[in-house]
Amino acid sequence: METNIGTDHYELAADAAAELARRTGVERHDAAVVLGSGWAAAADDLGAVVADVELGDLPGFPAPTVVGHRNLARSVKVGDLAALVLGGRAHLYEGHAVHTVVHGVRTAIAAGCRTIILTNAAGGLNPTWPVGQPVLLCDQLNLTGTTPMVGPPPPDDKPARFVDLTEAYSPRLRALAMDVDPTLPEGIYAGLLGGAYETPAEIRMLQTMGADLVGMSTVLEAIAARHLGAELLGVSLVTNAAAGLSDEVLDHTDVLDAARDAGPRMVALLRGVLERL
Ligand code: 8IG
Repeated sequence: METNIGTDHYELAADAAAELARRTGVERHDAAVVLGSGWAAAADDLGAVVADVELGDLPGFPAPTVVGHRNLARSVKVGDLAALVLGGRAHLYEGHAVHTVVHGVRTAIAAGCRTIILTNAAGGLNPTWPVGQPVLLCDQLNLTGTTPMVGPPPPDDKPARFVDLTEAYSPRLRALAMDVDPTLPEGIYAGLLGGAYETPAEIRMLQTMGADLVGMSTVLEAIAARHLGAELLGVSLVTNAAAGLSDEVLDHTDVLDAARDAGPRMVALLRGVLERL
């Protein structure tokens, strides 16, 4: 497993944040939204676009390989708030090191963001949730076998060596989201290394473990965000029933279709939360 030990990941994030400020002309951002598969459309209607920056032009960001992810950092004005929309994500299954996977979140926090909103497309384990159902994350299972905590802590020991993940997903932000959309259910997201979807036996295992959603992202970024003290909100869009729970064959195209159809509702939710921060 590649870990980039020896690299100063926090310094790299600070470099990326400085370059982001230079290219956007925005000195400080307040909140960041990381867009999951198919959420790209949500970026377009969130607010007034101030600037777009190719993520590949910022230190530490890799080229994208997943269809449905735009490799863009977009600075958007939502009311008085400077929001940073990250329309590109690195995944472990692409072969990226864990520190590359969380680099966007660390960069956003170095750019000033005190609030991180992680979005994703996920498989649903709750059979009552239809495709297109948005779900607030209330907790997570990190089943990736790794963590962004690996490697030396920053030299000044700030942030600390360990991080408390009780209430990792902010009760305050979840309440704000419920304000915007009172029908939102909450669920526990299981994050796996991925590459393949699960077998039906693995889905039964995850149900036993208490998971409501399953996906290949988010959990590492959530840990990195909490480690750096940001307030965290997570939203999944159920784009398929998990393996064995329906007769459908799991296919990334269906994921993108479901996400596109749910776009307007997701935009309203994200904008509503940002306006209430
Ligand atoms: I969208 O069913 C989406 N992403 N692991 N399993 C996993 N990731 C997913 C799934 C799913 N659906």
